[in-house]
Amino acid sequence: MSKKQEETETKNPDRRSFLKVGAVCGLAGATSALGLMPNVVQASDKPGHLKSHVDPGDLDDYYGFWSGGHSGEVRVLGIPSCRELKRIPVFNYDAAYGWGTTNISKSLLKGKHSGDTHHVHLSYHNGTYDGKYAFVNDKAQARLARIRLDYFVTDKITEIPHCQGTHGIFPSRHKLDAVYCNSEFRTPLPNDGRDATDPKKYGALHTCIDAKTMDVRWQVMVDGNMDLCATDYEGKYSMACSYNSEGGVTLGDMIANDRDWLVVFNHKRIEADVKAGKGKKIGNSSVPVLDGRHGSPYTIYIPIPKSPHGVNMDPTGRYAVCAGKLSPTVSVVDMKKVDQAFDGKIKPRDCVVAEPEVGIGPLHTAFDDRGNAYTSIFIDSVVTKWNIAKAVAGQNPVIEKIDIHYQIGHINATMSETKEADGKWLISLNKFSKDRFLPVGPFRNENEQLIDISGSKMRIVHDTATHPEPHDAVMVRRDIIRPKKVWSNDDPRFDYERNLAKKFGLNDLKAASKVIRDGKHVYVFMTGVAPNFSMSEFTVKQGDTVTLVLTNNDGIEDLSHGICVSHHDVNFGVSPQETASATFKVPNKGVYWYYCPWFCHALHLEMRGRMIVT
Ligand code: K7E
Ligand code: CUA
Repeated sequence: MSKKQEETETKNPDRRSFLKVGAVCGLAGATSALGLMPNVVQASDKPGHLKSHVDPGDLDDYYGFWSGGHSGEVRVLGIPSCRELKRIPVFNYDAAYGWGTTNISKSLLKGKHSGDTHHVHLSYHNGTYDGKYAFVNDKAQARLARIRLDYFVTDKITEIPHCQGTHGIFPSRHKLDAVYCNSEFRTPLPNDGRDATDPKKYGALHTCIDAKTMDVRWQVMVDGNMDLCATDYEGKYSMACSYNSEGGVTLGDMIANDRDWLVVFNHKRIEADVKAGKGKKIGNSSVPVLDGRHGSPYTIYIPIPKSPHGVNMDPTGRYAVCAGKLSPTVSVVDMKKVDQAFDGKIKPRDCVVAEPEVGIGPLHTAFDDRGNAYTSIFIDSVVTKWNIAKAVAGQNPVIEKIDIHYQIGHINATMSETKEADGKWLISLNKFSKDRFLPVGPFRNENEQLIDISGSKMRIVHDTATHPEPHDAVMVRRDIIRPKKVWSNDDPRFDYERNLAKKFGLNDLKAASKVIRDGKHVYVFMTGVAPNFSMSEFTVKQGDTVTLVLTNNDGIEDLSHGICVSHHDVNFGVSPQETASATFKVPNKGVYWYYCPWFCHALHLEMRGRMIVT
């Protein structure tokens, strides 16, 4: 299929092939209504503005990837409609897919069921997204997860040694190479009870994780607490906004100084010394750690006012913009000067080429394709649009401020984190919604506002209530993301189940329908084709451990099954051609019905059987 054809198919999904599925499922009546949906070509609904309403049957122009905050998940939205398309479980328990129940998810979660995702970024090639992976941090338990974007599933979770509050992350932008992670909280290193009462001995680490293997390559110790992270476009540097230059442990101690830093990490120097074996090991971890505190060759500390929070690289790759948080300024750092600062030719502070005032409480910055920046201003509850070239020329760069509702945290624009920034849509992720929606009890939803930035004036086009609490989001052109509709059944994701089946002489999971006893452990291999499981019953003994392996043998798009075993806390899904398994105990005798929880057929409710425990 040519790229053009595939694009057309995405834009005009073939309703008739969907109808065929409907006929197979005996749902022709219901889906023919969908077949009649009009396909409206998007046009502007107001002269000079983008059209934000996506008509029934039409598709969005962008994928939005949203962190889920303390829900521990990642969400996928369509932009500009802001319709929520999917929730991808990452660090959380999710019954719809069985995340936290299936053996593969348990092997990744290692007994944990919560996380706090703040920053989600996609993998890159040559300064733009390659559509392969998404990466997301867990601030709560110092982890980095990777999501495969061919199937939209979490496939790796890496625990980061010696770190707490893993906060800013950013992948390499030149190629699929590494993901850099900042630990925000300083702790004694190693954190084994010694030095607990001596904050002078605390430290925080900047960690490099291999994007392909997800193994930790190295760590660099810094002064201060690190917040957000960015990488340049050439693969030379990563950087961290850093506060607490005071080295304090109480809030008052941490915010005394007028300037903190942007810390820049020199990858060439770090990797050479790691290779030369100069890294020290801490505790029982084998990861090499270098000392990057003041005076080391690995880092420069660029003074930035005051407790800077976000750092964002403009699409030309020339400027890093640091938002002052406790200072009303943003600091523009010229990456060309960073080379000179590392060579000792200029002072680190000379890398700052502009420091305009943009409002009270600046946090994060997004960019369009016309040299403008958009900074989120928390305390003022505004977005400030300003021009980078004007700022560097020493002129007042502020173009416009727009009120948002209320207390904006992150901000991002379509393709803003790439060299293909296109200046169409801006999303404002607001911490409070107050009076914007029907009240739903004391815990309220957040409010996210979509802003059209394509014209000369910013225009808010709608409010979106969200479940708490997305911090950050990226919006990606839809042609970049090419998800599969059906699993390839030889995918390595099913290795555990495949090897288990082979151990018992079953060489094809798609044909595996058998109960095998191995001492007190019973292995049940089952398949499903709508509307039947391959077994309408199986028998085990009280006290057994059961591993239930289910393969979905339907190969039709959107025909998922699953299995829910009554009273055994087992519930997971299998999409077309997928295999998954769960292991559980059967403590009590009796008859327990299992059934398919995914609506798959007119006889879906009849897709069930009995587990008999004798
Ligand atoms: Cu500003 Cu964790 Cu990105 Cu929240 S951080 S807002
Ligand atoms: Cu299979 Cu419902």
